[in-house]
Amino acid sequence: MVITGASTGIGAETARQAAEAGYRLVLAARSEDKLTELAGELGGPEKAVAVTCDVSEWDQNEKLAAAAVDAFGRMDVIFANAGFGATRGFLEESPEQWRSMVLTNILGVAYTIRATLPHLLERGTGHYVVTSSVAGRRVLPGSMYSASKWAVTAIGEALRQELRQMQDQNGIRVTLIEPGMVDTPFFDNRPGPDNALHDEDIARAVLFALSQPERVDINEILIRPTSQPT
Ligand code: NJP
Repeated sequence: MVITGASTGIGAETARQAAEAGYRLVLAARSEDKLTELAGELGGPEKAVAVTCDVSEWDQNEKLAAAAVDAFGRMDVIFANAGFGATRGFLEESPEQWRSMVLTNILGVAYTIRATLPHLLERGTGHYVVTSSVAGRRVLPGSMYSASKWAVTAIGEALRQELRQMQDQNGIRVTLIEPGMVDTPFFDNRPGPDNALHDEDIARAVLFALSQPERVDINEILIRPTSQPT
């Protein structure tokens, strides 16, 4: 299982639960130190390898896919999860910050899919799990982040439809994960565990989708904290 954005938060916790479930993991993000520490925690090179990868760079996605096949011989699950946010407001943040967010959140997801898809098509089986957001299902005022996650939702559904148009490709599943507020390093000012979902709540949803019989394709999972109204 390849996970982008695996160094912290949802990606790291999903790696832990997936390791428990018996998956061997390829952990990708930009922070080499955190990835290496997590790979060690999960059992070392036999169980988990760390690959430094900025998903907004095409060649780094290609290297990630090659490293995964090199380490474990095949890829079964691709969790395209890397992403970050921005302060709401069309006059907030800097143009450069928007550029970086759009390149990571949108193009990064598309690049990760593009770099891994030939392998999954060749094998005729596999599962894409893609992290969008509640903000990818409804519009938030002044939110370029929300706009980027609408694009991610569209990428997931576009991929699913393309796969279903291929007569000989009925084995590859696509799941969009759409979290509400989760207490992770995503936030500079974290909401705290009492006011938001925990990373383990999202990880459980990912494992739920993965553990279904092959005939079942869970297309979307929208998860809000019980207290979140919209
Ligand atoms: O946040 P965080 P989450 N290339 O900051 C990595 C979405 N989401 O777990 O590269 C490669 O702990 C970064 O690692 P590093 C959110 O939009 C969240 O909450 O080392 N990796 C880290 O591992 C995102 O898509 C909430 O800095 C890059 C990871 O991404 C996903 O959930 C709500 C990268 C971010 O982990 C995971 O976020 C929601 C790059 N260019 C959706 N840039 C929420 N927390 O409330 C960043 O609806 N990363």
